[in-house]
Amino acid sequence: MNKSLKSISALVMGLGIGMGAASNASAQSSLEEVMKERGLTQKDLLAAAKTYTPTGGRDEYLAFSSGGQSGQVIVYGVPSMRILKYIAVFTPEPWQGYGFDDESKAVLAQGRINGEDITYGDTHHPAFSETEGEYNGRYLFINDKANPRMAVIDLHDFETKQIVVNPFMKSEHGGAFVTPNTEYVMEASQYAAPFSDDFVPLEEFNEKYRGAVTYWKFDDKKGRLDPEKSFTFELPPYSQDLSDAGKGPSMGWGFTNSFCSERYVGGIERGRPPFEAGCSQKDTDFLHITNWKKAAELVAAGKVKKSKGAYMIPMDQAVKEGLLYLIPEPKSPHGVDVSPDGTHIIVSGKLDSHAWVYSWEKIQKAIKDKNFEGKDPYGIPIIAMKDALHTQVQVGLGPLHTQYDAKKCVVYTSIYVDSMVTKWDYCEGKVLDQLHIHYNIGHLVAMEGDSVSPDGKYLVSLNKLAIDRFNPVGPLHPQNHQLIDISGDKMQLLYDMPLPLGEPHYVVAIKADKLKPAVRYKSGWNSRTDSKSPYKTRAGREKVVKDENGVVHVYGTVIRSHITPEIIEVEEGDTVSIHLTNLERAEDETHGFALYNENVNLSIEPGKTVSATFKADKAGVFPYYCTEFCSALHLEMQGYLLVKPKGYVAKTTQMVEGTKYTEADYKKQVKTNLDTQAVIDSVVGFITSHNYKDFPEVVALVEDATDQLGFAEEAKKKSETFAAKGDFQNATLWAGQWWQYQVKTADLGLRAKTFLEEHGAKKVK
Ligand code: K7E
Ligand code: CUA
Repeated sequence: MNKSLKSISALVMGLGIGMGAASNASAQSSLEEVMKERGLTQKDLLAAAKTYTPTGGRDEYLAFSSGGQSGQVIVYGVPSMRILKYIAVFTPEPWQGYGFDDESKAVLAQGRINGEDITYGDTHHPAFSETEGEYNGRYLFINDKANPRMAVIDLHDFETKQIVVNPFMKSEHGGAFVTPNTEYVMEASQYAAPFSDDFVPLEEFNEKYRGAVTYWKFDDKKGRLDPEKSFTFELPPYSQDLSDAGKGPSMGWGFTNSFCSERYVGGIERGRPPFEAGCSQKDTDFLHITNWKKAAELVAAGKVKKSKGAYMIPMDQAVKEGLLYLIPEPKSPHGVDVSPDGTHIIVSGKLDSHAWVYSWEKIQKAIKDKNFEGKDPYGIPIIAMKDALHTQVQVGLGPLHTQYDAKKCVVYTSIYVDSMVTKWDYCEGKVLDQLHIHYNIGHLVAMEGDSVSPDGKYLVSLNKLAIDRFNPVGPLHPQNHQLIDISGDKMQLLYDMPLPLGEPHYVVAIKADKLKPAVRYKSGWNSRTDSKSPYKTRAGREKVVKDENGVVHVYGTVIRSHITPEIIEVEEGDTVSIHLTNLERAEDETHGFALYNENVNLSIEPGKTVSATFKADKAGVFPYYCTEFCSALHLEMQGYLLVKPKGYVAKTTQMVEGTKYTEADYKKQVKTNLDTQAVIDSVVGFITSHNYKDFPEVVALVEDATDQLGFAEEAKKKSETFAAKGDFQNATLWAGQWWQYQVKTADLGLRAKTFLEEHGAKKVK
């Protein structure tokens, strides 16, 4: 075999394609043998069959999980439970270059509080954007409990675009929950605090500490939250907890529950009983009901004043306008979940064994009749429990959250203390089934389970403790997400998935075909602002310029397998701003960029332009390279930043290669290239003799291969020009580059050929 054919076949072997999978008959065993060997039952096999996804298979649903203390969002498929992505939100994440490139640093900077960088988040509740109460697959919102903030993730590219800081709160929990047309995203506070940033003694808790619920206005056209049009309700210093938005008949209203309506302030060191004792004395706490629709009208009419630069509705105004009511709810409640048709609201008390079902019709009637049992210390009318309650159902000890089934009236409630899921009927008020899980369950998620049309099918139980479910990995355990089949009358446990990245609180799951993510960006794209980058650079237009402020701007490009420029020269003390545009049009051809000693690490997806700005304050040699194994010559995708000492004068500008090339070397390389071309031609022949145009994946590969072949042609011309001048050094090197482009072409061609073979393409000629 000559050199080129050997290289191509090595390439084929390396890619694991084209040669046919080697069979291994001796290791084959029957299903019975495998079951015996691994101790599996028929039930296990059935569960496996329901979750196993063959190679190349896709999931029916995508789950978006909060990443808890990681400040991220975790995306996994259901029913396979395979993790697909971590989306960086409040925390720098090097794989995505998040918090390392200037563009994403600008997003994180939006989340600064009082000028302080906050480089983590405690994410709790993701929520999809909705149209008429259905998930529309366009945006995901997620809150940060620790530093009251809300983030917007665009599902077009699964990137975080915006972070807003709540101007009033110092802690939150009841977000993100969206109204049925994504008019607003709810965010409710948790631990009461003064709205001001001043010191206020705890002795003034009742008078000066406050809770709140903010309705963040979402601008659907821009895909961003609009703080200018958002507003906040002042609430009593009860510890507000979860929220949910009304829909159908309860459209226009929001629900937020609370614990510690005792307003206990703790103080073990002052000889007082701890918070946990003082916050669990009363038998009931308060569900808050807020009318956001009417509030929005008041804001639009200019009747709401601003405080700290944002609209704030004081309690007395809210009461006067009929925007705010309270209803007693079971002791220390947690979840509040509105039914898909918007007629009922289910609240569970952590220290009670009942789930409480409220009737929206009854609540509305009480409001209309002004039928109140009294007022709270802040003058907010209280609707009597008996006037609002539809029923109470004993579901188990420590009920937390509720999800809705596709079947009418059927719900699933997580039972924390009993480590159980209870399936029950909230219309009839009876328990239907119970399933033990391992172990303490927090939230649970049914497919599209908080939309107006839940799908049922699967339920995932988000367990706080994994204890003995997985191989031990030290004192810090992963969390355990358990997949449950809810298609039948009885729930069936299918699978345990360890989740080792923070404590996920809530998960939302969407039908996968509602998502239409892009495979590449428009050329020269700033993905964080979703606009063309001023640093977009085209092939052949790479340059280095010093701007009027003395900043050295490097306008560079990356494409298989080189970074342009390959040599960057600056002077000690210069501020350097490197802008790189990925010229690839191909799917999945991401390049990375890592630079020694400057904490620079970029991810440059096809089409994207990203920047890294730093001060080159030490003279020296700083190698850089591509961090993604993007092609056979990936390791050669490298360069040098040379930081010259001040006043440095070069002794010579002549570069000396380690190897000298002759005419014979040139001819040998050309021969290799011509042989390679023959291989390419045969692959091209195969592709064009089949109906490849019927396969968009192959059409994309062919386009990419055509690009690469175009580059090969340019390199070929250069090598011939140098050869004609008798410069065989440059002629040989350019012939080598010509061959590099051919190898990339062949790689793509073979990928296309394999795809056609595997997908039963037909011959057309
Ligand atoms: Cu962990 Cu919704 Cu924040 Cu319940 S929350 S468990
Ligand atoms: Cu680009 Cu490796």
